[in-house]
Amino acid sequence: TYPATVANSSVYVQSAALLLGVFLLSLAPAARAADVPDAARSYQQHCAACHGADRLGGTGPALLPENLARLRKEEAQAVVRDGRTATQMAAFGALIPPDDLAALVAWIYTPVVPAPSWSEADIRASRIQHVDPATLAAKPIFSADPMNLFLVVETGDHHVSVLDGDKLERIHRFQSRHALHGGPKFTADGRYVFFASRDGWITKYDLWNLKVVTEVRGGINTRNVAVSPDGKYVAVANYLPHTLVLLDGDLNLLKSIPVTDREGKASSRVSAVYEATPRKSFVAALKDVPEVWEISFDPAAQDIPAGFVHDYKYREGAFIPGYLNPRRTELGQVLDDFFFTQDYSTVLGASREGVGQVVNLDVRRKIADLPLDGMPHLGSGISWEWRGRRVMASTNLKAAEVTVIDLKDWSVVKRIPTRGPGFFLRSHENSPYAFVDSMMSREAKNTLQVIDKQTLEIVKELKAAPGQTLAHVEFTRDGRYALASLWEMDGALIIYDAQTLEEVKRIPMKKPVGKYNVWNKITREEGTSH
Ligand code: DHE
Repeated sequence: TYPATVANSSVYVQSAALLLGVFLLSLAPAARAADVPDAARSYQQHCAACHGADRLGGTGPALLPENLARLRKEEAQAVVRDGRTATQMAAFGALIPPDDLAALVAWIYTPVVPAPSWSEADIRASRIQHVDPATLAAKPIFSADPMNLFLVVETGDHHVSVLDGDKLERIHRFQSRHALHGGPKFTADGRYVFFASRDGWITKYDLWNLKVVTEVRGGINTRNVAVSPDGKYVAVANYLPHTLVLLDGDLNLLKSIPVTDREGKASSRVSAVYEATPRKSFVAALKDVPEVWEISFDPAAQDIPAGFVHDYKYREGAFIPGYLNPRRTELGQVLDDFFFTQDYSTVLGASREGVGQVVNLDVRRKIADLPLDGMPHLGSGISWEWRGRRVMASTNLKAAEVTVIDLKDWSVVKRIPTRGPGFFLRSHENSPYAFVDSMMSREAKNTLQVIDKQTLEIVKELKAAPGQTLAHVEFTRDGRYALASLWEMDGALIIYDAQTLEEVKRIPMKKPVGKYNVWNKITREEGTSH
């Protein structure tokens, strides 16, 4: 409407606009004061819904100079104009004229005043105790098998459904925080589950009582949460601030660790944190610093010789307590997303640019390169036995393939061509099949492909209507049924017989995203994400 408005105005207004244009050009390329109100208005109109009115983040990342440090302004302009692969970032090129778009991008690189922070005091003050734990029943209040429950995250209206995995029926539905992301994490007894929302809220939910117990805001922009099997330790990975937050099982703050390189010079976002049960530790991938961190939650963990670990904060003393302090594995390249081998000794990781590395957590160094292309999504990798050896497979967010890797020599066994780049891969040890989506492809996002895990061939395609999205599978505890998301506002959970691959049932849902089976998660089933 902008050009039309100018065309319909009086000659006087046109001349004034021309003069103003000349004046503004004379100010370029410095930040043009006259643009600031427009940029701020444009931000509120186009960006605030996802990135937060205060730019502190929401479903989208926080748009602050600290967050954007590694992104050149030209690239940021391209992202706003064209959207971003593998995210919900839409293209705004058709809505915002080029000059306004440049001003908007320049504006998001200016600091928010006063600077946003999320201190230990903020974390403590945000904690909400929803129910008195003493009032909660010590056994499930329902008859369904508590070990075969499913949680389904419905982002359409920010709810979570709880399903009976035997009857494949919903037993409960509750409101969640806005934009949950990443898998919820269960305690080993299956009673408690912890959710993380993109804007930092951690929710502790009692599955036996079907109640939210406690919540705390661990950060401004958060990636995911991890929990120790006994439920005593919780770790939160943050993009903003650059912290890794450790909480106790009641979501009281233990410590907020500033995430920096060993010299304390460069700080980093935390891409994700995972729990490594056999190691009694959390392992974190850092986005901006080429290090992997391991934090023991074992109170008996050996102290670390300070010189060996190079932790700047604790150099004064001879030893750093091993418990709840990071051990660093320093690398040549950033490792942004990774897959654990079944014994948790090794991670297979990749940077967003696709540089693949194998890192051994015991010797704490890179032990091999991974021959990967595109943007492998190793976090959603699965593994199985193939011709007497163990392989892992991963989707790729940029390339239309599933890459199968030999876990002994790290060689690529096969690249299985798919309909399009995909997000999630799932199987079960009782199933001969793995399911992969092509979510990143406009044409094929309605197609799930079924891979025979022995022939490594696609054996079937399951399709939703054109234009719809069909993705993210999870199996029942016994591997008999595979549940997929028809990822639409008026969507559904589609349940397939995992042997015949025929549809057996649909449960209506509001944009169902991820689904998680209690048993498969707590036993670290080989066919599901950890
Ligand atoms: Fe995710 C898990 C990173 C975008 C849905 N996603 C994860 C995990 C990471 C990750 C590191 C593992 C954490 C865990 O489970 O504890 N995701 C990223 C990104 O970097 C990326 C590409 C960009 C971003 O916006 O952050 C991204 N993810 C998305 C989406 O756009 C998805 C499809 C929709 C959404 O709701 O945000 C999405 N991510 C998911 C889901 C899982 C997940 C459903 C859990 C998968 C599982 O089965 O465990």
